[in-house]
Amino acid sequence: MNSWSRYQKSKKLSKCENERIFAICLGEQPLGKKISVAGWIVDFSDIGKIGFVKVRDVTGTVQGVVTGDVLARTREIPRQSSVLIKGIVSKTKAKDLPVEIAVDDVIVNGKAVHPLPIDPTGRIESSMDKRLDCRALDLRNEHVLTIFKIRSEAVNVIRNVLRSKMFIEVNTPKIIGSATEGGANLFELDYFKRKAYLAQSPQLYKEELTLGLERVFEVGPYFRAEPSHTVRHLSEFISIDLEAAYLDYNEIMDIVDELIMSTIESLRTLFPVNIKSTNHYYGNSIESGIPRLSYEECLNELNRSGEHLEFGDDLSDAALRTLGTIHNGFYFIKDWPTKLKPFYIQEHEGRKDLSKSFDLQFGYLELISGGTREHDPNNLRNKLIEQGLSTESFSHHLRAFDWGMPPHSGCGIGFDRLMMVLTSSDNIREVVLFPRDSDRLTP
Ligand code: AMO
Repeated sequence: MNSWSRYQKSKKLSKCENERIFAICLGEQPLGKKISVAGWIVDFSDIGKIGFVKVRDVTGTVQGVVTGDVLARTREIPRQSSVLIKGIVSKTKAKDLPVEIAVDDVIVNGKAVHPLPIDPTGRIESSMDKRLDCRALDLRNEHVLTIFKIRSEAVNVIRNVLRSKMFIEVNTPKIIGSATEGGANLFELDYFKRKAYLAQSPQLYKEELTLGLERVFEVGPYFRAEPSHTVRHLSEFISIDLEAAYLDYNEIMDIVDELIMSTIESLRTLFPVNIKSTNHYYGNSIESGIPRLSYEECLNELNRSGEHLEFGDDLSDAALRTLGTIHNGFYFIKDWPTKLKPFYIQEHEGRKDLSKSFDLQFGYLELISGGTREHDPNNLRNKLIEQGLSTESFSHHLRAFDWGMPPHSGCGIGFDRLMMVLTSSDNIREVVLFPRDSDRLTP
């Protein structure tokens, strides 16, 4: 059974509405049964008195045998047109198909007007820009479609794991009155003659929500005015944010480890062809869990590899690439210098220059960042001032810390970047339907 079949079977998709059979279910239909299949024509071979039409839907491909006036009508239908074929389930000589359909009628639902801007079968390659310009059509490419099936499944697994741990799913506003992550890279907008911003993250809300809901998570879009055009940055990205009262950053790393492992295991069962083995992602730490290196350990490793880094220096792309060659698979970098992390991250007792923070890395790519939060309102005010932020614009947030705020920790999972890694895609645009970057605003 191929990965698509596994995926569809997992959805228990054996019967379909209104006599319309999904391609994947055709093999289960008795010979002689009258059925309909809706999809798009991917291929048509005409050998005179008989023709073979290949129709694909979201689940797979069927072959229809056409003769007589149906053959004449099928000849006129351009490839990629949306059609409904009606006929009888019949034996086939095709090796890769369980049955075929002896077609007695073909109805065109939507004609594809040629020349099409791209070839979704992938026989003729197109640039990514061209593909993104007509993404709806690009999704008819099997590889592209599978990426988005994987994405849907992955978010589902993560949701289920979090819900099983008493996390409550929430939605926080995306139009906000002040920056959550500091002033840089904010999109500003006019909100009834007031200044408003698109949310960079749900950071302040999710922290406040631990007061009443204890454990929350949110799957949502966030916005950053990223001027740099890279393969891992978008102006709009999906983050899975979590926040939990009474847990510290080590326990959040435990949850992250479980989330990642469950996601890989589940995806691998459903998409064995597309998802690499856990060994690829975990190296030799499958039993022990994702290694947790401290920033200082990483600095030492890098300096031994010829870098010249001092405590407090940020780790550049190049440095992270070097680390990625030393640690294959996922690894955490924890206990970053306080000055490199946002105001809401707590410092270590007795080492104020170190923060209770972590990033999850895969090679050079940062996928997640999180930490234990500062929940003492006075410390929080001081941290804001130290980082040059106005306590006034955070006054709403600070108030909640005088209402009995529990200690709490959390993280933000860059879901698009996680999908890049899990689908072995080298550009974030491959795993986002309609990416937004400094050049791209449509479609
Ligand atoms: P941070 O800013 O590190 O942390 O973001 C969390 C994760 O989101 C992803 N990410 C992006 N993905 C695509 N395009 C971008 N422009 C982009 N920016 C960030 C990354 C990153 O690791 N509030 C904290 C999280 C927390 O502490 O809970 C935050 O937003 O994978």
